[in-house]
Amino acid sequence: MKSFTAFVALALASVSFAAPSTRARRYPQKVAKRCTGTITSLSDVESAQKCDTVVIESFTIDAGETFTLKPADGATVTLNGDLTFGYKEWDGPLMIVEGNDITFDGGGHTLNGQGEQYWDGQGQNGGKTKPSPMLRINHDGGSFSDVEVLNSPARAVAIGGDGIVVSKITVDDSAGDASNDDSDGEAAGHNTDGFDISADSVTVENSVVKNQDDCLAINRGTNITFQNNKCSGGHGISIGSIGSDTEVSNVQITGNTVSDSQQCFRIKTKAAATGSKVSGVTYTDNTASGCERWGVLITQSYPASLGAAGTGVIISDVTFSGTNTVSVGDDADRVDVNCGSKSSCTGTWDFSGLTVTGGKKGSIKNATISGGSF
Ligand SMILES: *[C@@H]1O[C@H](CO)[C@@H](O)[C@H](O)[C@H]1NC(C)=O
Ligand SMILES: CC(=O)N[C@H]1CO[C@H](CO)[C@@H](O)[C@@H]1O
Repeated sequence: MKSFTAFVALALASVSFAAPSTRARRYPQKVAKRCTGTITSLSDVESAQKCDTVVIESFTIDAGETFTLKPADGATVTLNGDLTFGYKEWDGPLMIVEGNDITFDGGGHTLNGQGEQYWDGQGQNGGKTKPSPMLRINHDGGSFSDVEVLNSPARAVAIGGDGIVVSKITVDDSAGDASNDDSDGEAAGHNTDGFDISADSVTVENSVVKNQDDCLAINRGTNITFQNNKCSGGHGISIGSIGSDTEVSNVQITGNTVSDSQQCFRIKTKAAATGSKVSGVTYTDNTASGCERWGVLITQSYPASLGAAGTGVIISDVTFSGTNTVSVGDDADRVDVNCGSKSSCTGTWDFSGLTVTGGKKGSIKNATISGGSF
């Protein structure tokens, strides 16, 4: 516990000291009053968020309302009970946190999205309108920790804040693995992404995701670390899908465990995308098992998994270092790389830290890879 605490403190220090100096301020300065503001309903938010300490007691958020919290700079926010979000078909989000250098400590309490009332196997492709994401972490600087995000109607946690550490979050949508009366025999939960990241200098660590879509999807950003997390039941750890004019760079995927997922590690770029770049993605010391269709899939043909690949997203410096051990199901491909050309998947990718067993050999198209056993 001691070394864990020291480690988190170190990570916090390096992220929150390095980041603010380089980023433009999105939120105006808001000087905190020295007081404790207590929130027991949405009508308390306006006055409570002027204080340097904000305490949220257990309550139910009215259906169709977003719980928007914009605390003063440097404020500490603590959850002192569970929050439940009323059921209504609408776009959401259900909760959003904004501001500068906010410390949000959930104290292990639960945010309950009541997804079971929305799930119909269709996610955001049809059926009921589902509020999404459930939680938007948008503050710049500081941290967000120790919360259970239970039964998200669709996407669970979207991170849009720069320079933050997100830790000890459990996204539990495992109840959506079962079918229900509306889901036609399919898993009722759908499009239940665990973490979507569109931000710079973000660390997500020591968290758990049980869901039916990507555990992590990095859509945009630089200096992103995803470490010591556990993913199960969904679509694994993903970069993308990357569209046009987007950049993802310097991503560290370290010490994670992925199990029982459609694919375990994936980079997906849209076939039609132009003007984009994915560079510097390093996988270190991850473990995966029960990868049902792919151990590793890197493809430039999204939405097709292995279709006609585009060349408008330049992928470079993909590395497996340390020891990444992946075991795949009987019907799975161990590794497929599907690039449009060697100028869109550039350089030599060092896969020497990757061992994949089980299933069938995949194919490497238009990419140069050294090392590894797969
Ligand atoms: C990303 O990290 C590099 C190296 O530490 C640093 O120079 C750069 O400013 C960072 N970028 C952002 C947007 O924080
Ligand atoms: C531009 C290029 O190198 N294209 C090649 C991509 O891979 C396919 C299948 O291996 C080849 O047929 C193309 O020539």
